[in-house]
Amino acid sequence: MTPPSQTESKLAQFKTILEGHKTMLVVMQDNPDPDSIAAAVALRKLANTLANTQCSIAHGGTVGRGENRALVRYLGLNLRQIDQLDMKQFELFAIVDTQPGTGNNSMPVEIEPDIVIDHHICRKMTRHCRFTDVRNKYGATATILYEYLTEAGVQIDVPLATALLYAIRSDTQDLGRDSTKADMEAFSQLYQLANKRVLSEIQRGKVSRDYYQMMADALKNAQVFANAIVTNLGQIENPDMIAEVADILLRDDQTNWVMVTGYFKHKMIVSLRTYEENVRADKIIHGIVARKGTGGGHPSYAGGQIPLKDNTKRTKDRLEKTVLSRFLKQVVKDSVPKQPLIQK
Ligand SMILES: [Mn+2]
Repeated sequence: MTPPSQTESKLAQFKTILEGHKTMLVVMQDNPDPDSIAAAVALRKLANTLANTQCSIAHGGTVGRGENRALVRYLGLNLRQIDQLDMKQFELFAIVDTQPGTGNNSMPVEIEPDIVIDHHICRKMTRHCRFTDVRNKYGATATILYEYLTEAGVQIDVPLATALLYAIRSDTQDLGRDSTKADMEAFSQLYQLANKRVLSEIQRGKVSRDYYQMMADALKNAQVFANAIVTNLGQIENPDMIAEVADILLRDDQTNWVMVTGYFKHKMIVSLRTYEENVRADKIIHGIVARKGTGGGHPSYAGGQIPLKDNTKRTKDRLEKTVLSRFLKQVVKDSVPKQPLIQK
């Protein structure tokens, strides 16, 4: 765990970067999850309070999951599509819950962000940036931002506390997955400030009718290989569905590995989940996307994306075969026959 003094010195450094700058663009993951959203909102609040810096929050993809859309509505956010913004209007650039070159954000390659705050493994490109705070032991980027806000004495209002609490809950699955003492501390402080009724409404938010069709297809296509379940969602409108299906399948009591794939905007998206203690999903994902795409994540959950050469069935079939065999080679040691998860 990072001692509080680190946050203290980082905060001082952060202030110097902001000084005299009126505008900042905060970039999130393309398909932002609650942690991305909460971290961006917290960073905006911090920059605004400390230096009167005005922030816009942007991303590349869509906010797909019903819960995440409900969170954005509750916070009253006006999220911007990054390709529709003129980069010249911003003096500073920040990126949260992701890093330059990871493949899951749309920060233009020619822009080196001034500020990187994240909890994934620190990447080479990140080390060049002026300000970086990457704590890969932390369960959520929201926890890091919570420490900054507290250290700076910034008052955390109810919506922000609710968003930060939701971020920690969802990234750590209620502190059960890849979390540390720092996350627990933030969790318990935020719990007192957050609106629990709104939080529960967000979590049980409405979904569109397609959700059930996608869920049905995901289950029908699911195959079991010993201790692993694999499924493909095909072409999807909502990329968050991939992670959602992966979480649901990992609940199967005979499974400790899940891989879900699907296609969104000329890319194959891959989501990995595991219950195994001594294996790292973020390492396995690198083996799966090697030389074809990018990936990253945490010990028990990870994701990747592979750009498609073309949209033909042949290309997709080949890629699916490669991805499946790379996955099985790493997690299911012996070759096993596949079985459908459910009867059709
Ligand atoms: Mn996160």
